Amino acid sequence: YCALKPDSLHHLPVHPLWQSPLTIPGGTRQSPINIQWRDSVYDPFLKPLKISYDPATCLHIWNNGYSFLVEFDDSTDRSIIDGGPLENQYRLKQFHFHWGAINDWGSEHTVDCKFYPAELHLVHWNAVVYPTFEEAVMEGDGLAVIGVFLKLGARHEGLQTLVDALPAVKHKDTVIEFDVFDPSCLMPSCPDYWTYAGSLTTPPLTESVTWIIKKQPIEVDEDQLEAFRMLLFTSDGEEEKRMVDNFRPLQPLMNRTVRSSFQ
Ligand code: SG5
Ligand code: ZN
Repeated sequence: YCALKPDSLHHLPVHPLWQSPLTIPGGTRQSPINIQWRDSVYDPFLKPLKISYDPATCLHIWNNGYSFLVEFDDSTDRSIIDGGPLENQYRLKQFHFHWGAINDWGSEHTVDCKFYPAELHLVHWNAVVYPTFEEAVMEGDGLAVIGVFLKLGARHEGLQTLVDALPAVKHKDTVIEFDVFDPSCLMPSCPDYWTYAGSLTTPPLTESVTWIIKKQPIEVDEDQLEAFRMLLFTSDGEEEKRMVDNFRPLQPLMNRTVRSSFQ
């Protein structure tokens, strides 16, 4: 298994969200996991992932006290993904990030036990089969989440639009309008991905997610990560707690195979 350095363990999430159970009794497909590159199995039948987002479906940015969410109008099929491991199309609901207090950790998934400083999650639901997001959350094929690792490097111009808006949602429970944003600008150019059957990484931790983890990270700079770390877990008037280390610890792979779209 993979361990964070012992002197860093006190950074693991201690957050009101996790006052509910830390695990699901009898869970067999929990997330996140370590992706052991040499144990992943190339699947030549995996199709390329097709992404088709309409920037006008973007609605607002919301600090929900655990991350910041960029939410989309999911009442129609205007922002969807299909292909990849998916049997039908899935609608974009929101995206959010997980990150660390420092650059040594912060991602939820790891590759060969390597943590990245942050990870982007684009959350989609199966509106072909289920009438609402809430129902899809409860079903094995209900959700598809694209995971993208963030690594330290050059400033990301697409992300900067978002970073510039963050001071306005510094406190928990603040929302601002954020219309017109195309999250495909946050997608790495390389089409390669890993995929496996898993769960939400926050309560309710339901085992409803087809994970699609992009192999290539995107580059962001130190200032952009620092802007994430200026956000607060706390509401206006409370003693300020920085929003950092909002990731779930690694979960056992159990009886699962991670497939790769590439050789
Ligand atoms: C679900 O999981 C949650 C999100 C949560 C992600 O999409 O939604 C529900 O449980 C509603 C039924 O929570 C919210 O949207 C707040 C209501 O996202 C977060 O909490 C932000 C980190 C977690 O998804 S993930 O597995 O991709 N990390
Ligand atoms: Zn997430």
